[in-house]
Amino acid sequence: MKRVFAALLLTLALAGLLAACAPPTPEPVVITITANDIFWSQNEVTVTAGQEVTFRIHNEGVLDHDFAIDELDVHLHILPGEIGEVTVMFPEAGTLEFYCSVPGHIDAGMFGTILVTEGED
Ligand SMILES: [Cu+2]
Repeated sequence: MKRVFAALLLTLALAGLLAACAPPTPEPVVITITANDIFWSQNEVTVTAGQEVTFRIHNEGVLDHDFAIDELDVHLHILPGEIGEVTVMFPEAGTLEFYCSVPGHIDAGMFGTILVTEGED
């Protein structure tokens, strides 16, 4: 019985140690961006590496729009009046670009920057 108790204590201690060593997981976040004719409501977003990020894209224009992030193979087509949603995770810190891939829209300014910051450790 004593041995079982000791083993249980050891297991708990190890679990505590592992939890203390693992980097904290950043809270999931929802980023809402509006697509309009022909611009994004914002051209810069900041997220954390390892964070679950949901992009919720409202198309409030009368034209079709896309939300694309090449590095993550994200290509979301959103019809006028619709809301598109995609959840991704950025594995590492860095700067990426998002844009609308409908011909002519990137030239009109439908691109932006995603700044991925380091998670805290
Ligand atoms: Cu567009």
